[in-house]
Amino acid sequence: MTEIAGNGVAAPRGRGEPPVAADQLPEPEDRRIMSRNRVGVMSGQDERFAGNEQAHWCEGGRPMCAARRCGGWAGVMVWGVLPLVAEVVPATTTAAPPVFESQTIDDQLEIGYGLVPADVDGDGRPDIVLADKTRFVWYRNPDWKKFVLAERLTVHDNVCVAARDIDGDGKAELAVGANWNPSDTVDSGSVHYLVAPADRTQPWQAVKLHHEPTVHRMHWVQVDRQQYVLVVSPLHGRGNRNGEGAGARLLAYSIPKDVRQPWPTTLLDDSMHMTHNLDPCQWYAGTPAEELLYIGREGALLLYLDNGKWKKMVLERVEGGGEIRMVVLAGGRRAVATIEPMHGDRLVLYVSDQRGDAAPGTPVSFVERVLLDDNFQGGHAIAAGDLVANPGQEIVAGWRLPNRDGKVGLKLYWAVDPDGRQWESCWLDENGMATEDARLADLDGDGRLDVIAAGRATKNLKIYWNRSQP
Ligand SMILES: [Ca+2]
Ligand SMILES: [Ca+2]
Ligand SMILES: [Ca+2]
Ligand SMILES: [Ca+2]
Repeated sequence: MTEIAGNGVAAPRGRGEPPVAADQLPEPEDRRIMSRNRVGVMSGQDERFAGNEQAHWCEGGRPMCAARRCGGWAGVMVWGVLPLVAEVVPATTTAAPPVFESQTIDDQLEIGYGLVPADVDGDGRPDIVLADKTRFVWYRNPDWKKFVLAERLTVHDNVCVAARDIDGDGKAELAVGANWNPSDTVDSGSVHYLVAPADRTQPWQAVKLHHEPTVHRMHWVQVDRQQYVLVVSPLHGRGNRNGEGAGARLLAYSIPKDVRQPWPTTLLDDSMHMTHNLDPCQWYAGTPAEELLYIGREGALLLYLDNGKWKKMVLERVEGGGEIRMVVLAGGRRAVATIEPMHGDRLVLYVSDQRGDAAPGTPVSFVERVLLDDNFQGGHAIAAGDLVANPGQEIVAGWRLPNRDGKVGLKLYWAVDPDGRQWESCWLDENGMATEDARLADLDGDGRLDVIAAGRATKNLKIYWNRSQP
């Protein structure tokens, strides 16, 4: 772990160094792979993560989740020692299969870059805020009528939105990122705070803030009981070409009393390149501040506050990727779900040795790497939450380009053992959602988290109502 001090920050595996190739990692003692009810020892070259590895995983080279409704498969890469005796893993599953019912909210999106569930009008029901190509809009729960927040703020596309009640009045505050042109690493990007009108269905007033080039993701992040910052990550460092050059500057914006005055910024990290996403989470549940999981080409970091100062820890073993989310397993054990590489084909879970009661800064080790799926193409979204009635959280993940079977989609993964080693999956949307973003919220207040996703090529915004047995 490294204390952040100016530019002198440590990069995962060394700043500017290429990511460590799979075959350079320490050899696991046992390269055994389990599928849902089969066990096989991986063999052949590049056992870990070659594009054709699936043939090793399931007989006939087909995933076992090919069945339409449910089914699933799961594989485990175990770094620890396990007996080499082949055995049949029982095909356990949840008592009742997950059931979701989809509803299309909008079928005329331009791109649907990012969405956030948040209560915009303060009626107690989460609404849906969306960054589309030229407009930021919100859809009112429960009639899902669409209202425009801001339109054509910049020359180029919108790209991200942050929405959360940060002043405690029950209504969301909004910030947005736009001027998206990742090939321009000098002049692109924008960050605006949106001032709410008295009638929140009317257009909001945009206040321009400082920005780095290629602004790409933003979140309101809790730093104390009643205190938030806006954390903004660019995809590239200033002036980068082909992902080379200065590191991407991850900034925290403090909120001034008068939001029209300059917002002071703090540099949280500039050690990585092609930093595609971050996840505010409660890795350390004992502190009110949220921690940040942050991923880029070189690997992943955990950023956390320690006595008011941001510090960071390199998450060893977590490979470079594009998406990252914390997943809480049964018993509170922390895990990290990623999509590898950026816009990649693999959904991966790293299981840690740590629970939420760990003191901030306690070194974390990842004891297992579970390959949940390798049939994505353009993997672009992960969400984690307690969606079905079993211990621990489930994972929702989606991709936006046709996979090996020619399908885009969104899937649900759930653990069938308490250690998070074995997982099953089912479709939430088979070929009807070219997933650009996906989030969870209990939209109808029935105590079950629902799934929301926005699709790029499919141009749609959909809710997947959770009808699973509680
Ligand atoms: Ca509402
Ligand atoms: Ca508010
Ligand atoms: Ca915390
Ligand atoms: Ca619900």
